[in-house]
Amino acid sequence: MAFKERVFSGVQPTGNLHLGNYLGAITKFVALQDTYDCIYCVVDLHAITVWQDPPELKRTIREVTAAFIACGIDPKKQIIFNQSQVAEHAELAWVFNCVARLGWLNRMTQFKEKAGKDRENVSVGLYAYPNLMAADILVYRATHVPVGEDQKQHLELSRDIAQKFNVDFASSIASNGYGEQFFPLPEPIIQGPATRVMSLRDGSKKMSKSEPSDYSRINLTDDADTIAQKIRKAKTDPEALPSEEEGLKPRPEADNLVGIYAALNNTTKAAVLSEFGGAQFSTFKMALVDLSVAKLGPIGSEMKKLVQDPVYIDSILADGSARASTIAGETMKAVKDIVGFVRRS
Ligand code: AQP
Repeated sequence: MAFKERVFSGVQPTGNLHLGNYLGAITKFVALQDTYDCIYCVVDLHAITVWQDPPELKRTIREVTAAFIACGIDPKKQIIFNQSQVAEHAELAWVFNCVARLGWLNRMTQFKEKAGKDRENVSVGLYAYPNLMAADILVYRATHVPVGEDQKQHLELSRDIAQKFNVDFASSIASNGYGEQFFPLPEPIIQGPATRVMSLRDGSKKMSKSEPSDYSRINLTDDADTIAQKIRKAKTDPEALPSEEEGLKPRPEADNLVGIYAALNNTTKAAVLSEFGGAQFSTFKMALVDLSVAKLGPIGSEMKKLVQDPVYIDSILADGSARASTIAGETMKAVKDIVGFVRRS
């Protein structure tokens, strides 16, 4: 069955947005809006799977919204909203809690990494997080989901949930007039040279908001001096840059910086190496500083300007939520019919 093509993705308001979020996700969000109807969500329900300070959470929800707009997403053409304003996300997540199998969730590596040795003390929400993510996507029956590499496994789980729902309820889907399949199997969009941006301090760890050292990441709101300092201090090795991509394989820090340069310059790692192969890191880092400041500087300034006007930001979220609710409400009505609930007509 052909589904209307629609893009959905989300970003958690859990701290400073960084270059990994920007290159792995937000630049894709911007590019896709020319071709698709897009829904971009500040996933605040996901954020509270770990403790969030309430006033700080409000601030960060508005900051992520500002980042979406500052990076170039058009809130009039596309939908920008925060998850907690559309109750259907949580409602469908409950249905999916009853569709997904415990064994599937037990395989999720992100839960294992985040829970670590303290498993007994983490929230139930952290464990069930991928079911809510499936609901986020499928409540809009979205077909394409731009994400960084780290979300690939969760996306596969969303496909498994959609598939199991379609199979388990096949006869009810048909008898209620919804054809053969109710949910599409959403496709991940994970492309380009920076699908997994690594920490500037350790090429084996992903750049992350929750990493204690601020020197591990470039934040979208960092000023030019801070960006320059972080890139100058980024871990590298003593060798010159290789001329071929093959030469980056055993050198994770070099690979990371070349990937960042390529993604910021909208080119490939091979093209970067044809320009900088044989150069010392001191030269390459200077070029990377200039490029990063040129690309991120205007975004950071625009974000800072936008967050000064919370009334405007809140109006974008209210408008987006109203439009999102219309689509999500229709899906949830159908899901209730399919599952066999009695609902108000
Ligand atoms: N390092 C990264 N490289 C490429 N893409 C990344 N993303 C995150 N880190 C990288 C992508 O950004 C989108 C939004 O991420 P998120 O805010 O929902 O959550 P996250 O993946 O948990 O981000 P962090 O920074 O790593 O947060 P913490 O430290 O809280 O875990 C997603 O599409 C993600 O793939």
